[in-house]
Amino acid sequence: MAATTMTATSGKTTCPYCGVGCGVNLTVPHSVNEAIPPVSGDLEHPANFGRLCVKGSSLAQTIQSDDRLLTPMVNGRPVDWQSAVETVSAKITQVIKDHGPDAFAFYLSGQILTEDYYVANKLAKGFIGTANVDTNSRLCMASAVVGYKRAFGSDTVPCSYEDLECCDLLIMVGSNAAWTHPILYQRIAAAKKQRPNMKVVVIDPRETATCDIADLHLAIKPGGDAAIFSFLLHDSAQLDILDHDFIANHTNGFDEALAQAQASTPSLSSAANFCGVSEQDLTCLVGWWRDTAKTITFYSQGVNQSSSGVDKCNAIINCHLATGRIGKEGAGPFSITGQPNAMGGREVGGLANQLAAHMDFATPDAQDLVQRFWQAPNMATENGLKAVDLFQAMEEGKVKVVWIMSTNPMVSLPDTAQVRRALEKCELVIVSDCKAHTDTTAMANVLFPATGWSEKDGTVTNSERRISRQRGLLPAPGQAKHDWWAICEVAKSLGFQSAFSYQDVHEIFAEHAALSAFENNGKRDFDIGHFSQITKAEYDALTPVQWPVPKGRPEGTKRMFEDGYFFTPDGRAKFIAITPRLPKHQASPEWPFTLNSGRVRDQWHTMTRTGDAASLAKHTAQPYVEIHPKDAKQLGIKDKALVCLTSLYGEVLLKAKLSRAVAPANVFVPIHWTRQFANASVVSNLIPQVVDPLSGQPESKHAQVQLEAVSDIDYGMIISAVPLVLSDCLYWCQVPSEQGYHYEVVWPKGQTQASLKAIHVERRDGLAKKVEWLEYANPVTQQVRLAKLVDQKITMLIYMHPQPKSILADWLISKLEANTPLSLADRLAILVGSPANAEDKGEIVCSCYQVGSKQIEKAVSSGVCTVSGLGDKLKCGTNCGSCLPELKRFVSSVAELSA
Ligand SMILES: Nc1nc2c(c(=O)[nH]1)N[C@H]1C(S)=C(S)[C@@H](COP(=O)(O)OP(=O)(O)OC[C@H]3O[C@@H](n4cnc5c(=O)[nH]c(N)nc54)[C@H](O)[C@@H]3O)O[C@H]1N2
Ligand SMILES: Nc1nc2c(c(=O)[nH]1)N[C@H]1C(S)=C(S)[C@@H](COP(=O)(O)OP(=O)(O)OC[C@H]3O[C@@H](n4cnc5c(=O)[nH]c(N)nc54)[C@H](O)[C@@H]3O)O[C@H]1N2
Ligand code: SF4
Ligand SMILES: [Mo]
Repeated sequence: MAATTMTATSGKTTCPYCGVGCGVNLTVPHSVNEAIPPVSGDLEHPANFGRLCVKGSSLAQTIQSDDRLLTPMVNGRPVDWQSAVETVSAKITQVIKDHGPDAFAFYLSGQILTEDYYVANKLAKGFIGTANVDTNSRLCMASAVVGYKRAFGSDTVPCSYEDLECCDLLIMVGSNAAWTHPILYQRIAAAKKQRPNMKVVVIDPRETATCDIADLHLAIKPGGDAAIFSFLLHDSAQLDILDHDFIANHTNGFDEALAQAQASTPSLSSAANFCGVSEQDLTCLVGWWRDTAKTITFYSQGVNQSSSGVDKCNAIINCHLATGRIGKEGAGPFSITGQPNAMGGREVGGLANQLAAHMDFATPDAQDLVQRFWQAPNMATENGLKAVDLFQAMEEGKVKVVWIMSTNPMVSLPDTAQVRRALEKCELVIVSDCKAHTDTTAMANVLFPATGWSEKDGTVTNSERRISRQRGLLPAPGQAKHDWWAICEVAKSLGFQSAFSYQDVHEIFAEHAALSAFENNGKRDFDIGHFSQITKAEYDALTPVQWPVPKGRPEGTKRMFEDGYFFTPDGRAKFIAITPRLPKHQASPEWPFTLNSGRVRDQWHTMTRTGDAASLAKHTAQPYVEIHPKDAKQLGIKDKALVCLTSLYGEVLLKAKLSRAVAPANVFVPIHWTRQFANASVVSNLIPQVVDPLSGQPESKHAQVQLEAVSDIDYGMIISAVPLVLSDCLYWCQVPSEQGYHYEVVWPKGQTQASLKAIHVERRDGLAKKVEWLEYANPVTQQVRLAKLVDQKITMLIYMHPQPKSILADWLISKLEANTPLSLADRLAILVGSPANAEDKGEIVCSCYQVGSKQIEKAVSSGVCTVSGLGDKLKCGTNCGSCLPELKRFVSSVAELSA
C-alpha cells in the first residue's frame, strides 16, 4: 500500500461542485505548510473559458480542513486499512452466505469519479451478484433519465452549452441557474445581452435570482408544469407549427400523445387554471413558442423532484419532438445535471435499474454481453432497490450491509427519521467520506477515509456530456485512500483478485471505455471506444471531450440526433401520452402551508466543503424559512424571528425571512444546514417519502407543513475561542468564521446570567488561569452582555436580547484572544457589541470583495444607479459575477422607490 506522493506542482483539474463542470487551475505550494494560492479558471476549458463562480473561486479555502477523516475506524476505534477491509469483507461474505447477495447494497454519489463508480458497479452487479447499487442521483436526475429513455430509447442529453447561447427562446423550468449553475447562467446572460431579441422564460413558483434575465416569469402552482407543456403540444397542432415530416419519419405515438394533451388541457384557460398562472402570461409563452424554432427547454429539480417528474420531462420532450426542435443548433430538451459527475454515474450504469454502460436489465442480451466482458461469476439478473426502497428494506431488516460513499443520506433523503431507523437497524454501515463528522458518519460502524477533490484522480462528465479530468495534485492526508482503491481492496478480499487488480486509475477508465464499445456497432449511444487502449500518459494529458467518442471520432460529438436516428429498436423516438398531475400531498386546513426546498448561492449541499470557507457563510449565515409577509403578519411572525415548522414526519426550527418572492401559503427552506451546523434545521425531516412511480425520485420539492412563531424565547449570539456544547439552547447555528466559533442562538426565556456562564466548553480552559467576567445587564431592555476574560484575553462573548438583533460578529471575533490587554474603551465597546465608529456592512452580497447590503444601499442612495457604477465604487460584482442579479435588484428597487 504505497503512500500517495505529490505528482505535480500545478495543473488543470475540474471544479468539484456543479454540473457545469468548469476547468480550474490549481497551484500547489512546494511545502505542505504553505497556504494554497487561490485557484483560477482554466481559459481553455470549453465549459467556462476561464470564468469561475464564487464557490469555484473559493476552492483553495476549502482544501485544508481540521475535520478530515484520516484513518479507517471500526466501531469508533482507529485501525489499519487491512483490518478494516477484512472486517468489511468478512461481514459481506457471511451476509451473502446467510441471506443472499441482495442483503448487501451500495449507496453512492454523483460526486465520486467515473472510475470509482465503475468498480463499485462491477463489484456489485457482476461479482457479489446484486443490483442494489443506488446513488444520491436518484434524488437528483432519476426522472430526467427515465424521461429521456422513454422518449429516445437511451439516456442521451441532446444539446451542448453552445446551443444555449444561440437559441432564440430559452424556457427555464424549475431551475435557479443564477445560483445553481452560475457560469452557464452568465453565458446565457451574456448571449442575451448581445442579442436582446433572445427571450428567456422562467417557470418557478418562486421569484428567484434567475428571473433577473427573464422576459416572462410564470409563478406556477407547485407541481403544475406538465399542464403548460401539455397545452403547448395541443396548441402546436392548432397553430399548425408541427414538423409533420419529422413526426412521420422519426417518431411513434404522436396521435395518442396529442389526443391525451387535448383531453387534459382542452383550452388555454384549463391549462392556466391547472397550473395557477394567468391566461395572459400563458398566451405570451404560447406566442413565443409558436414563433421561435430555436427553442431550448432547460430543466432541473423543479421538474425532476416530483411525484410526476418523469411525465413532466416527457411533456417537455413531446413538444420538442412535435415541432422537430431537437438535433438542431439552438434547440432541444436540455436536462441540466446538478452534481459534478451525475452524468458519469449514469454512464457506468451506477443506478439500481441500470446494468452498465447505458445498458439495462431489459436490454436484450445485455446481461450476457456484460457477463462475458467482465468474466463475471455472479451476474445480477434484475433491477435492484432504488434509494427510498433501499432504506425501507434496510429498516425491514432485508438489507443488512450498506456501503455509503460520498453522500450524506441522513440529511438529503426525505424523512430523515426513517433513514435513522434504517441505519440503526442495518448490521454493518460502512461510510467512505473525507470528513470525520457528518450526520451520516455518526451512524457508521466502519469509516473509510477517502481522498477528496485535488487529491483524487479520474474523470467526470458535465451536463453537456463533456468528459474532463479531475487531477490528484495534492498528496493524500493521513491514511486517506482513493474510493476506487478501497472498493478494489474489498473486492480482492472477497476473493475477486484478478478482476480488481488495477495498478492505476487509467486502467479502469480504459476498461470502462472498452465495455462501452464492446459489441456496440452504433447500437448504443454511449460509446467512448476511442479510449479503450488509453495509456497513462494519454490519460494524464486528456483534454475535455463530449461523448460519444467512438473509435475513429476522437473529436467527440457536440450534438445528438442530428440525423433523426434514436436508440429505440426501430430507431424512432417515442411520444408519451401525459396527464398532468399535481403533487401527491395537497394543502389541508391542518397542513395549510406548502413547503418548497432548494439551494442558496454560496453553499454546496450539506456544507462539508463550503462550510469550511468563512467568506461563503457571509451571504447566508443561517438557515431560514422564506415566508410571504401576509402570512407572517397573520401568524405574528416577525422578520428574523424563530419559527417552528412541523409536518407529519418531523419538526424544524428556522429563522423567518419575510419575502414576496414566495406566494402566500408557500414557504421555501434551503437544504444545506445539517446537525453539524445547526441543532434542528434539516429540512428533509419534514419531507415525506413520496416518489415518482417510474423513476423512484422523491418529491423533495414538496411537503405540507404547519408554521408557528416560537414564543417565550430570548435571542443571542455567542463568540468563543473554543467549540461549545449548547445543550441549553432551544436553537443554535454555528456560522463558519475565520477565527474562533460564532454561534447564533435562541434560549427559552428565563436564562440567568449564572446559567449563561455555565455554557459547556469542550476544551478545558486550563488550570491556574485568571478568569474574569465582564457583565452588563439592562433590566429595561432585558439585554444581557457577558465577556469572559482568561488572563485578560477574551475567550467568550455572550449577548442575549428579547428580539432578534444584528451584532457585528466579525469585529468581535477579531477581538478573540487578542494579545494586547484590553483598554477601557475596548471593554465598553465589546459590551455594546460594536466599536464607536464601526461600519455595519449588512449581509454580504458580493462574496469576492465582501461588500454588504448596507454599503450597496448607501452607494445607491448617494446616486450610483447602475450595476457597473456599483462595481466602480465598491468593486462588487467585478470578479465572479455571481452577485450581479442581486446588485441589479438593489439598483432597480431604489429606482422603483424614486419613481
Ligand atoms: N449553490 C449551489 N449550486 C448547486 C448546488 C448546491 O448545493 N448549491 N447543487 C447542485 C445540484 S446537485 C443540483 S441537482 C442543482 C439543482 O439546481 P436547481 O434545480 O436550479 O436548484 P434548486 O434550488 O434545487 O431548485 C430549482 C427551483 O425549482 C423550483 N421549484 C420548486 N417546485 C417547483 C415546481 O413544481 N415547478 C417548477 N417549475 N419549479 C419548482 C424552486 O423554487 C427552485 O427555485 O444545483 C447544483 N448547483
Ligand atoms: N429536501 C431536499 N432534499 C434534497 C434536495 C432538495 O432539493 N431538497 N436535493 C437532492 C439532490 S439534487 C442532491 S444531489 C442531494 C445531495 O445530498 P448529499 O449527496 O447527501 O450531499 P453532499 O453534501 O454532497 O454529500 C457528499 C458527502 O461526500 C463527502 N465527499 C466529498 N467528496 C468525496 C469523495 O471524493 N469521496 C468520498 N468517499 N466522499 C466524499 C462529503 O464530505 C459529504 O459528506 O440532496 C438531495 N436532497
Ligand atoms: S459554475 Fe461554479 S460551482 Fe459550477 S462548476 Fe463552475 S465554478 Fe464550479
Ligand atoms: Mo443534485
